[in-house]
Amino acid sequence: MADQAFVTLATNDNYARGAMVLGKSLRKHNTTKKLVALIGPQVSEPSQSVLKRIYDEVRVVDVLDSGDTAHLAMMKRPELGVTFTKLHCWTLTHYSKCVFMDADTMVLSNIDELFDREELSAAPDPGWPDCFNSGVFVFRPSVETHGKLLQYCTEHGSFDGGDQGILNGFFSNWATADISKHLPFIYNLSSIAIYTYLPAFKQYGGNAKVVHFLGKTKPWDYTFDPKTKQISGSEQDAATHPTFLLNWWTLYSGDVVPMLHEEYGEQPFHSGCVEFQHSETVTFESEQGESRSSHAHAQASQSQQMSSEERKQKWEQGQADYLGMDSFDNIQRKLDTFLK
Ligand SMILES: [Mn+2]
Repeated sequence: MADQAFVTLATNDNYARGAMVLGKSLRKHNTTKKLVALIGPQVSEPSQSVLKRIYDEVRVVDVLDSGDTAHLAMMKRPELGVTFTKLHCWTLTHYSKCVFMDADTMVLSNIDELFDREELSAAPDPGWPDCFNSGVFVFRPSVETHGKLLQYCTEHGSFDGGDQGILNGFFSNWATADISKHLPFIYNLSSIAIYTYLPAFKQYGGNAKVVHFLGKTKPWDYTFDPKTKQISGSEQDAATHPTFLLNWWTLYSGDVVPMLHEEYGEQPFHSGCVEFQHSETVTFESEQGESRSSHAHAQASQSQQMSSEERKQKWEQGQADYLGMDSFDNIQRKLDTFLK
C-alpha cells in the first residue's frame, strides 16, 4: 500500500549506517511498504546519498530551523533535541499509517502484518514491562497528535530524558487498555533480554522477527573482518547476541559498504571493516609517497593528545590522521596483532 510506510531516524553518520542496514533488511524481506528516513542536518552528503538509494523518501529534519511549534517546544526543553526530531514522524501525513523503527533495529523476516495494528501499538520494554519500548511502534501521522505531543513535552518533559518517557506518558493507558496494542516481544527483541531470561530466549528466540540492539554499544561500534567473519572490539559490553551481530555485519559489509564506497569515491572514510581500512590506506600511501615521513613526527605528537573518541569522530568524518596515528605502518601493526 502506497500510503503506508516504515519510518526511521538517523541524527548522525553512525545511526545512518544503522538505518541503511535496517532499510536493506526490510527490502530483503520484500516489504510492500514505503521506506522513509528522517535525518538530522549532521548526516554527511555521501551517507545521505546511500540512504536515498535504499529509502523512498529521505527527509532532513532540523528542529532548530523550523521556526514553528516544534522549535518553541525545543527552546523550552533543549535537552530533548533528538526526541523532537523523532516526534516529527507524526507530521508525515501523506501516509495514513506508519511503523516507526529505531536505526539500531534490523528485521529478520517480513513484518508487514504490523500494519494491521492500530496506534499506538508497541512491545513491552524488557526493563519495565508496563512501559512499551519505543524502538518499534505503530502510529498514525496527524498534525493534531504531533501538536499534542509537543505540548505534552513542554508541560511534562520526559521521565527518562528521551522519547520513550514522553510516548509512555502520552499514551499512558497502553499497559491496560487494549491487548491488541501489545506487540509480541518477537517484534522488538532486545539483546539484553537474552541474558536476563535465557530459557525464554531459547524457547522463543528462534521466532524473532525484529532484533533491537539496545544498550550503549551499537553494532557499528565493532570492527569486522569480512574474510574471517570475526567481530572484534568493545570488551565492556557482552549484551549482544553474537548471531544477531553477525547478521548485521554480514548485511552491512555485503550490501551497504559497497554503496558507501561508491558515494564516498576518492574521499577516505571509516567503514569498520578490516579489509577496507587496509586497502584505503594502501591507496593513500602510494599517492602521498615521499612527503609522508617529513610530516609524520609532528602529526604523530599532535594526535596523541586527541582522545580515542575524538579520533573516532575524525575517522567518521573522513579526516583520518594518515600521516600520524592512522598511518599505514600503525594500522599494519594493529592488523598484525589481530592476525597472530
Ligand atoms: Mn534503539
